[in-house]
Amino acid sequence: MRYKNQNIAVLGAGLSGTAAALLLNSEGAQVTVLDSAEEKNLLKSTIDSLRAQGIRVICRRAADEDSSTYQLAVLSPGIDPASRLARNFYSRKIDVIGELELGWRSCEIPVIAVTGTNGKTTTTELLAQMLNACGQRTIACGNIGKPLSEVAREKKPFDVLTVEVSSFQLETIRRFHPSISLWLNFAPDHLDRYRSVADYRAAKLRVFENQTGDDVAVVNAIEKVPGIGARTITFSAYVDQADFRLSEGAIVYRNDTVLRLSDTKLRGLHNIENLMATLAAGMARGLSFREMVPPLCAYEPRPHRCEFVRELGGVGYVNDSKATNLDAVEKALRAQSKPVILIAGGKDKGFTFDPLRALVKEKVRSTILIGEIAESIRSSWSGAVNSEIANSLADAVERAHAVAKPGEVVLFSPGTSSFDMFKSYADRGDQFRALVRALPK
Ligand code: UMA
Repeated sequence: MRYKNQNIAVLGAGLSGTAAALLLNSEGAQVTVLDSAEEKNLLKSTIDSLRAQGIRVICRRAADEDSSTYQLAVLSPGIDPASRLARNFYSRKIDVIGELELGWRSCEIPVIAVTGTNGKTTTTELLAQMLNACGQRTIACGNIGKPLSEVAREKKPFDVLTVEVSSFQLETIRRFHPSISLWLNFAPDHLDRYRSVADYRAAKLRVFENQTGDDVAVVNAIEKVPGIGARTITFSAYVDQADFRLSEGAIVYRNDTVLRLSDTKLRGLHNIENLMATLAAGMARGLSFREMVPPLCAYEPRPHRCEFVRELGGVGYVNDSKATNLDAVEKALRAQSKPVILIAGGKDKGFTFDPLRALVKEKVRSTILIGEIAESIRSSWSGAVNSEIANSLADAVERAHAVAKPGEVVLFSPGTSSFDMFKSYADRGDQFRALVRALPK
């Protein structure tokens, strides 16, 4: 009961904040949850259940200006440390840690941390599914949707935890110490939160910060990752100077063929790297390739990641709503062998779509743009491709249906987050799928 009778503030009443509050409450702390939103905009059932357990909940301005004395504050990942709510704590020199750090401190189970700009969720799931199939009890948690604090409170008998970690979560760690960390790849993202790409990268690199020579770091060989204390295993689908590499349609470890790509249900070089990283992590957990390969081959890709929805009039419709940055759109476009009608756009995250201009010119016949960043994308790609702006996703799907010709593919790969129009990328992808399924034959 390390937090017994301590007065602790939890910032944010979303998934992370609620999990942190319940964990601290179970450890005997006096917990107050502060959230800048209006109470009516928060999930009523969550707030009612927190209050029913004796946890105070304060919203809106009163939250931003709360001047009570706290021994510790726990920050939700979506709350920028520079926000008004967080600054009120930093400026009063109250100790602030993130929810990931809190969960970690309460867990006695080794952690595998998976980070990277893209592929985190797929790799976390692949790894968790594979470990469980090989008899190592684990759960996929963290940024994937189940906060580490929730897992810590539940105290289930896992052998290892498979934790997807985001830069937002890593930004506020102190002692968080994965025994195995995976660095899948890196590309610019989240420039609405960070001042520069270097700041974003620095936040992510903290995944290695507390690792020692007893730990393992699984690192993409084309990344220059500085100062890793852990033993390193490298992988790459693009270069040969790596422990895991691609050769003649198979994943090879040093000189041994491990996995034929035609035996898996995953497609694209990015997914091959996700498989390599998973194999490397399994190896670090003492598993043999013979044990690992069958569950990896059985893995079914998740929705919203280049998910094939239907074919209509010779046109294929693909839902890639999970593409929330340019790197993901690039991967989706490179995976297409037919001319593309691209639906893109969403929230303005502080970067332009200029870097995709040449690839769009090569692969895309027409674009249909949505969301607050639509005009900016149109000007980035002006002269390279014909673009039109739709006033809703339904309008975009109708326009794509009208212009697509047999033998083409309509690819919904937004390239940015969904929050200007939808609850989440999953909500956005579900709506796209429903709209496509409703198109008349
Ligand atoms: N809030 C404030 N003040 C602010 C900003 C937000 O009070 O200045 C409040 C909001 O009103 C809201 C709460 O904070 O009530 C939301 O907190 P949050 O944004 O941290 O969201 P959670 O529900 O706790 O979800 C978080 C992750 N969200 C983000 O990092 C933005 C989820 O990742 C994660 O699944 C969950 O914790 C469990 O660990 C989502 C995500 O988009 C999927 N992650 C980003 C990504 O993958 O790119 C990093």
